[in-house]
Amino acid sequence: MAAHGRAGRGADAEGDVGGHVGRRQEGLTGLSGADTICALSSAPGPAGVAVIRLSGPACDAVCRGLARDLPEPRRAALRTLRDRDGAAIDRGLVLRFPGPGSFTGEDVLELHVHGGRAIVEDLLAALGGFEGLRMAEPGEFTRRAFVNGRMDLTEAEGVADLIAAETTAQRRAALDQAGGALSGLYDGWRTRLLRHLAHLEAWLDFPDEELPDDVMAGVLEDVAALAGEIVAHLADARRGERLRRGLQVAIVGPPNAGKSTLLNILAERDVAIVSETPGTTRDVLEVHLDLGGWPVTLIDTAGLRETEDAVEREGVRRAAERMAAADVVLALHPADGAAGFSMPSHETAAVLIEAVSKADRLAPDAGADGRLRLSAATGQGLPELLERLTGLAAELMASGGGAAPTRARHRAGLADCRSALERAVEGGPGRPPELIAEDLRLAMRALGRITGAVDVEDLLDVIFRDFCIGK
Ligand SMILES: Nc1nc2c(ncn2[C@@H]2O[C@H](COP(=O)(O)OP(=O)(O)OP(=O)(O)O)[C@@H](O)[C@H]2O)c(=O)[nH]1
Ligand SMILES: [Mg+2]
Repeated sequence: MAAHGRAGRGADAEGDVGGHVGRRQEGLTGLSGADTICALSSAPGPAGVAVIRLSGPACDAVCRGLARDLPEPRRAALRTLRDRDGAAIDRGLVLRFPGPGSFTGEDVLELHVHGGRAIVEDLLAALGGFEGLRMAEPGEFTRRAFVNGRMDLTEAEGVADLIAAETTAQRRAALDQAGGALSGLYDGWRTRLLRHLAHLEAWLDFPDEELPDDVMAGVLEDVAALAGEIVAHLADARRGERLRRGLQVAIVGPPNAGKSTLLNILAERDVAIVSETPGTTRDVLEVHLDLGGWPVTLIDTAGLRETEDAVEREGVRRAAERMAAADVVLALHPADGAAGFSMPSHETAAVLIEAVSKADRLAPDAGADGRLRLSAATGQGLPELLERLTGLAAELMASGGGAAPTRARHRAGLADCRSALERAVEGGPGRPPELIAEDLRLAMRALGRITGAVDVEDLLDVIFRDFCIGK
């Protein structure tokens, strides 16, 4: 269990000037309530070990009831766990993490038992007999950690990404975000704005005194610099979002070009139906690859052609749609196909890789117009293709050092913040300080929405819905 060392983040600096302290806490504590939640936190068995986790005020009562004992906090204790009638369910480790220094900020109890289905089922049934206990909703443990000030929203999202990470690069980025890489940046920006705002408000409190021009000019200079930093932070070509989702590589070409065969070979499994009948693939098929630690999604599509068949036409429409949204388009021109298939024009920023497929059918002296020669039959060109894709993945997803926004909502918040900052500096130091102060307040609020410091009640259901149960 990740122990997040920070506590008490709920007291928000913005409250000094914006009056948000208290509101956030009041608005959100109802979600935590007095319920104690429990869930199987490990994957469903059978498995070597299963972990059942509880959070809430009933943890100690449950521990006494099941283990007939209350072991020392943070120390694994081997105990026999018993049902209400005293019959043993299993022997396992009991671990207590008293709040507030726990993952959720509440009392937490973990039961590590043998990962057999009947054990888990009987243990959960026994838990159902305790007063005030209920099964957890998806993401509810992490949600409580957020509500209790143990982590901010971007860190909670990092936890979700960490669990979803399929490749090393995704894991690293998620670990950074869960560890506060984004919150550190955004909190730093907010604190900077807060200082300026406090400065302005101090003058506003004494309307008889003129605000010296150089004070205002100094504030506006830094606000303009901050707007520039946000612009640079946003100009990352959506690397963070791409890394979460995986590099989208659409394989396109005329019917029978060997698209599905290529997909199967690269996936090393029989994912797609292959046949010599043109128009075999109609739906869009996806496989997830790990290329050197980078997540790559290969997309097989219907062969592009004019057709009377309504189902195939829908397949062609979907192919065009995926091609338009792809990061990389791999266009196959079959060596044995009708000459002159040309890629339909499409408006995307995607990188285009043109290849001759079925290169084993090329006449020995035939040229390939500089296209990559691929053959699923002989394996020709496949290492080069994988190398190209790995290189592109690194190029399009590696962060230039700093943390990158990973969600559309981060981008929206940053864009709002940037607009408010630009408004603040536009009129120059002569503009009424009240208006400038209001713009700074709006900019801070936009950042606060990203980290969850303000106005997030409506966001929480959406964010935590995507978590798994038990986290
Ligand atoms: N000689 C040779 N034949 C191939 C190669 N790749 C695929 N084929 C054959 O070409 C035919 C069509 O292959 P598919 O992979 O189904 O082609 P597709 O592009 O997915 O076709 P649609 O789904 O109809 O658009 C099959 O009979 C394959 O065995 C190759 O590299 N060399
Ligand atoms: Mg196919």
